[in-house]
Amino acid sequence: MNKHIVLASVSAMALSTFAKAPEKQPNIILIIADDLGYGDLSAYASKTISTPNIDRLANNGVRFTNGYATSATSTPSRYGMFTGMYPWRNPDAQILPGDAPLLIKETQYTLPKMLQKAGYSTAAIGKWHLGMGAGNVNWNETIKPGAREIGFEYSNLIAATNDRVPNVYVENGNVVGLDPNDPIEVSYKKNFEGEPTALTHPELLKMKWSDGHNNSVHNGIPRIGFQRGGKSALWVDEDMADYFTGLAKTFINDYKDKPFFLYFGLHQPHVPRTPNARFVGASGMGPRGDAIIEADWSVGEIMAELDRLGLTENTLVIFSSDNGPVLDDGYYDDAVEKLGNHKPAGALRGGKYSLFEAGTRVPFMVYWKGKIQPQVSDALVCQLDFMASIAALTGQKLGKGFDSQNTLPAFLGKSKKARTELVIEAQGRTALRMGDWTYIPEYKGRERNKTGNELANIPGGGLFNIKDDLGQQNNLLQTNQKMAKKLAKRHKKITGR
Ligand code: NG6
Ligand code: CA
Repeated sequence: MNKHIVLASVSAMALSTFAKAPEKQPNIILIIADDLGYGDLSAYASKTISTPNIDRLANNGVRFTNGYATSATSTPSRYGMFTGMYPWRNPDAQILPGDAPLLIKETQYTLPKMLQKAGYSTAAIGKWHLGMGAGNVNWNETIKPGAREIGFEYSNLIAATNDRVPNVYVENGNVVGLDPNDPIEVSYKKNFEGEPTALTHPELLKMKWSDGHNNSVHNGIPRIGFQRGGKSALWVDEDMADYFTGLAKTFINDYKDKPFFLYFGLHQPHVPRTPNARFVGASGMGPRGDAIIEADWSVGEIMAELDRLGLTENTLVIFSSDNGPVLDDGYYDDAVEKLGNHKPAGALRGGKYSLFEAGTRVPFMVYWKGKIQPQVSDALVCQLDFMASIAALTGQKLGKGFDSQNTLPAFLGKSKKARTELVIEAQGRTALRMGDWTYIPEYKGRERNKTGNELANIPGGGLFNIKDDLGQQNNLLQTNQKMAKKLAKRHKKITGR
């Protein structure tokens, strides 16, 4: 790997003139699954599911056992990853509707902008969930600002989640396959007159909702939000994996001679779980397990393409998940009934939406053939640190004022030291991990959400030694008040809360 000469005195502007792409900058592929849990991969010791393609990355790279997303839901998690800033600093960084404006400011420095400066071609393919447009989006015109304005030269995205309208692909700001004679309209406030919904037309449904998800129906699946028109542009959920995987392969082929950065946002195993017919029944666990196997297939396809093009040894591949697992997330799809002995969170407590470990501690691995010694690492690492670490890798200088820390040696398996502390977030609530301890301040509210996920609203708050008590069963807040005070103070110092 070539290193740039970095002169501490030159300003960021002047630096960019030096930052020409060196010959051998590695390609970088960042694959982020959606709601994949710590226990959902065979590489993380699950005996109930087989994920050989992701396992290849895990077993031949650094497999982290203390790898975190910043948040227990998607939008803030991805915000932290791309901006290098804690998402709880931005009160708008919460689960966004499909018509939300772009959450990241055009003036904000981002991971993809930094890589563009380093000479990379950049692409975002798959799940986005960071908003697009400036509010009141007209989906029939080019939507701006969007992925391009925050550093992605090419993008092909679902605006929010697969359960939210609009159910169309947006390529470089344009809805794919739109017929101008059938314009598309989106609302999160009220239905369009005369349009069917899950409530008025239950006979249209091939999948039933258990919570929310009873607005517009498309492809037999009830969604969040209302959509009218745009019929020719509607995606087919069961083909989504093929669609995005194909695009990722095309991008890799088109840019094989340049250094490239590909963010690939898998939509699995988020609801609605709609694996292609090829994967139906593959897991024996129903659609959730089958969707994980489909995601594993996608990863295998991308790796095979790198191999075929001879790029594997010059490509850093990172795989992780945006937040922890959930079973019933608003649809009846047998996730609970067919789970069997599978443990989506492994030995961790909680899941998606939770401040307990399984909300944010996720599968996390870094693979670079020939450059990384295969190993398991217990270093405390976070997706927040991709920005500063990739800055170090590519010879970029990240200015002050970012939460992102350079933990590159840990990512490359050269050190077992990374962070000493991390603030995690779940739906606006925060907690502190420091060393072997986690401190969860007292939050009022339900113990579990409607569909059964434990949120970690603990009367009086919680203190856990997660080295001795990985499953967070013993609240030591009363018995170790000294430690509780120490972490509470530190939590307050960082967050102001
Ligand atoms: C919730 C949805 C859930 C999922 C989540 C976002 C309901 C009842 N639940 O509000 O189904 O879409 O938002 O998930 O509507 S995330 O992984 O993108 O953050
Ligand atoms: Ca998610």
